[in-house]
Amino acid sequence: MTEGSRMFMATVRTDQKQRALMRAVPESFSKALAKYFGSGPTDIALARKQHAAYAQALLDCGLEVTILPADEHHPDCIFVEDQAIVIDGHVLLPLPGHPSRVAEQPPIADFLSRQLNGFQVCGMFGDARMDGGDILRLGNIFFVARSKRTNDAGIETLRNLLTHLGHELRIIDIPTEKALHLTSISSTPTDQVILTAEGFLSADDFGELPEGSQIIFLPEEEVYGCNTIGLGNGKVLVAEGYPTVLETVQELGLEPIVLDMSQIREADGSITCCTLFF
Ligand code: CIR
Repeated sequence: MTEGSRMFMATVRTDQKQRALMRAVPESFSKALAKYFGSGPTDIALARKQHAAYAQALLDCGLEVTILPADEHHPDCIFVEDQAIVIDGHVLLPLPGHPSRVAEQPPIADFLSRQLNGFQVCGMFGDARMDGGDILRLGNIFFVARSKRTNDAGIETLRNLLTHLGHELRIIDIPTEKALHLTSISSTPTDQVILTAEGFLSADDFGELPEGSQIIFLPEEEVYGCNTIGLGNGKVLVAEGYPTVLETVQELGLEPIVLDMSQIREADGSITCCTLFF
């Protein structure tokens, strides 16, 4: 094996990313829910420009990108990550944890069911609630947050699916006074690395990791930057303005693609929130 192919082996992901679903920014985006990172977007034209640059970055990396039309009645509609969970040929359609976001889901569900002939779709019922942003995958381990948006009944629905697929589920209680979702404070740029920030979770919260895996804690003030997308080809999308995150990604031998996320951050959205990979 050559040096180059060894590097490639190390970065190919279990959840290899080839097709991306996004949703356009509505004029009503200024009314998006905002409580953690931001206080509401103020410049819709800039938000659209940032969203377009993000989509272009995915296209430049060879992904097929579909952008569904915006829904003016749902200011948070760009955050498609929360509306479906795609795992190994199965789609779980969660009941979103905030009532204002429930009706964002049908066009996403329709699109996925048209695209994914043969995919099995599971629903969520009763009191169960979950936002896709509460799920973090590290290889075959799935971490799920108990959060303001995801409850125990929602987690049990996910557990049923993961048990069927032979994956492991670990539950993490996130500090809901300072974090919306698990992915607001962590990400897995590769199948062996968890990036998170000091002051939110401890290594014990994640439990014992497989050999060769590691958790990297970055400064608390760079928590927003800890949300990255590892595309599986060595390239990683990172938000602009987080120097320690950038340096860490480079030290891991990965190639960062830096995106200005300032207006999306104002709506508490991180990089992963804007895309569903399927
Ligand atoms: C919300 O509060 O639901 C949106 N303003 C932000 C959603 C961000 N999504 C994510 O972290 N997965």
